[in-house]
Amino acid sequence: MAKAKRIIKESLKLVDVVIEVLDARIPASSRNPDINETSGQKPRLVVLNKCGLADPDLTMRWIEVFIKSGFSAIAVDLLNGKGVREVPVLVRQLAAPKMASLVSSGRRPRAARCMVLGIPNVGKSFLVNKLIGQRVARTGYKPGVTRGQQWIRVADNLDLMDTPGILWPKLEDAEAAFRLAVTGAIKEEIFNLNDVAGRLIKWLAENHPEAVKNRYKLEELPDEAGELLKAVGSKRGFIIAGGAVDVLKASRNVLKEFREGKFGRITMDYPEN
Ligand SMILES: Nc1nc2c(ncn2[C@@H]2O[C@H](COP(=O)(O)OP(=O)(O)OP(=O)(O)O)[C@@H](O)[C@H]2O)c(=O)[nH]1
Ligand SMILES: [Mg+2]
Repeated sequence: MAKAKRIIKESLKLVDVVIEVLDARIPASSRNPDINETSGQKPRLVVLNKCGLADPDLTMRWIEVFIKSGFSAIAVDLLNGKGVREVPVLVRQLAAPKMASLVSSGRRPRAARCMVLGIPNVGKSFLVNKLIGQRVARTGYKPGVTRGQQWIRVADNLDLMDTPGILWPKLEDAEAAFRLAVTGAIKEEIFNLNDVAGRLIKWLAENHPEAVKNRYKLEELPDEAGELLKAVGSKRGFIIAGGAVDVLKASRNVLKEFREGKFGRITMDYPEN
């Protein structure tokens, strides 16, 4: 972690603008806890990705929050390309004062330089690929596939570091860790599937009861997480030998369907007012 931090700090010295990618469903939980310290005073564009899965009203409120904090912010959906064309425009705007000061201090004009930062699985590689316009960087479903680095011209007067910086997620905060597990930022091997799915279905039952009732054709929602999972498994016909409900299968189903947006467009983090 200390080494990763040092490498990113070195890379940051080379750039004019930081693009911080967050998951629009969890804009607070998907922030790296040290991002402000790490990227210092660099102008920053906050990109709320996967906005097609998030609640549009809450996404707008989050954008206002980031703008009030002094950043530029935009919602994008990299799967369908929504918002991607705005990104170079906003980055160049953020870099403009620096470029002007270079020129006014007698130096030659150069392209603005930016890099993409974010925790695993938020869509950094997808964003880099979209900006480059071809599949140079590798992308994949599992967190942690990016390595190696060079500059690529992605728009007039704008260079992008081809390798995004992977930052560590907010694991010491149990609630954030739970939300990161739900959205796929934490590897499945390191969390207990039944626990995470149980907490998720309980959270959904409390915050979006109609969505859960409709999805699983349930008239009543039990209070307890384990009972909720059993009700889901029973409705879906996930039964093991002997007639008991296959809770693990129900857990997988709840997580999968949430990640696919089957409960609707849901944002788990609410901005503070
Ligand atoms: N639904 C949805 N999925 C997306 C979107 N953007 C990216 N993804 C998915 O998110 C997953 C992770 O994307 P990557 O670009 O590999 O994420 P990354 O931040 O580079 O992840 P690491 O390399 O592990 O740090 C992929 O499975 C994508 O399909 C989006 O806008 N909507
Ligand atoms: Mg990547």
